[in-house]
Amino acid sequence: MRFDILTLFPEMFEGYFTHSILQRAQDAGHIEIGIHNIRDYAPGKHRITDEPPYGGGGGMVLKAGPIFSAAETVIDGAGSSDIPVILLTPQGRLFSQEIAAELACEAHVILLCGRYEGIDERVRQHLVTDEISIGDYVLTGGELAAMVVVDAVTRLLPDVLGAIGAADSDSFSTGLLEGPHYTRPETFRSWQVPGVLRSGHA
Ligand code: 6GU
Repeated sequence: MRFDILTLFPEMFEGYFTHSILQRAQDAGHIEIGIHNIRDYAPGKHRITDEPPYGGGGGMVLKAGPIFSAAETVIDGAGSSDIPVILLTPQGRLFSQEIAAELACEAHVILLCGRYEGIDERVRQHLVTDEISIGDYVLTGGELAAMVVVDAVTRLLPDVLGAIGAADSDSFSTGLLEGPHYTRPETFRSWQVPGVLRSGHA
């Protein structure tokens, strides 16, 4: 599966995507992640990506042009016209394990990270095919949400969890670990591992 992320802050993704299971999933070829700086698609010396909206009202709004250029570069490069373009926004449908499973069926998705007070409405009307929120609170941008979506979807892909998932496919597929879990030592600060769990050990 391929994820292409359109953002004004590409550096934010470095740490998260280069560790643990997400790095291994990329190394093994289960996923590919492309990070695209929307600013690179903005014209002019100043590469302006946002400006005050028509009608005023305070804040800054992301311009349509650079976002369309970035998305169309990805779409043209993929040679496919039906790649979902998902806007991460607090106004979107609430992300869930079920939506993660839906997305895991796609070969390719584009994740568009919203910022500032909003985005030119023509992006929502003519480019975006779905809008996702990760919870009932407001973040400063969609970047964290995009990381959450990539993580939750990737771990559902066949073979990504490998032996771990195979060992307990039911609890891993729902994302709900059956607890509780203990590790050695048997007694930690006088708190003991329950006898029922100890009895199986040598
Ligand atoms: Cl996807 N974006 C922002 N800015 N805030 C959020 C969110 C997304 N999901 C929950 N809060």
